[in-house]
Amino acid sequence: MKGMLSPSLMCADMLNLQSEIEALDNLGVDYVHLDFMDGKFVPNITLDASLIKSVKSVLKNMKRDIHIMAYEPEQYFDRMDIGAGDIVAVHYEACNNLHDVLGEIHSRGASAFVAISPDTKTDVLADFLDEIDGVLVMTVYPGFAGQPIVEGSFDKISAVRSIIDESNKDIILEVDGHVSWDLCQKMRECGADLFVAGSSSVYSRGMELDEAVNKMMKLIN
Ligand code: S6P
Ligand code: MG
Repeated sequence: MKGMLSPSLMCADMLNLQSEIEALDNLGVDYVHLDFMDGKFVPNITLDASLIKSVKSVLKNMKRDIHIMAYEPEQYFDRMDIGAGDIVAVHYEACNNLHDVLGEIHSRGASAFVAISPDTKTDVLADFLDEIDGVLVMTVYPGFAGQPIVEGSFDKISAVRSIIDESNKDIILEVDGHVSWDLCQKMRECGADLFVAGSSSVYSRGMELDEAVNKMMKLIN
């Protein structure tokens, strides 16, 4: 699978979100990463559900990659207008019945990803391999941009890669958190397919967006 990019909108210019989204779309970026937080599962709030819904109306080819850092994520699906083409990642740690939540995502025609926080063991994935389209490995603690990578993240990416390969299923491996210029290639070598790019790469200061996106696409391919 080719390396794919998913720039994180919470790191873009909040006062110009429409033009930021359109610029990514025009550059041929695969996904736009949309972080939703409830202030409880993580101690922060970022993009709201109605904004995530509105993003849909300005997309041409780019798809939504929605990362829900909230308890009982299914309560937000209507408000986000989850549907075909979307990736929806829900946290293993935040769901009472993850099987039901994954089924609900599929019933709306979207791709269902399980996100695992840094302290969650990769063994938990075994029960869900038949029900997921992707795994989102958090390489920072969810909640904030601009954090250092958590120790052990490369081994964790490699471990998830092995689990996916052994399953013989078409499961995408997404990485989120400090996907920096320096570390993204090593993440790729460990088996990541989809890269969330934030303040440590595409939205770092001092580089035009087109130059940054092109640089990142080269590094991950
Ligand atoms: C964090 C969130 C992420 C961040 C991303 C920022 O809770 O899920 O998607 O937006 O990690 O990237 P960086 O390079 O600042 O870590
Ligand atoms: Mg995220």
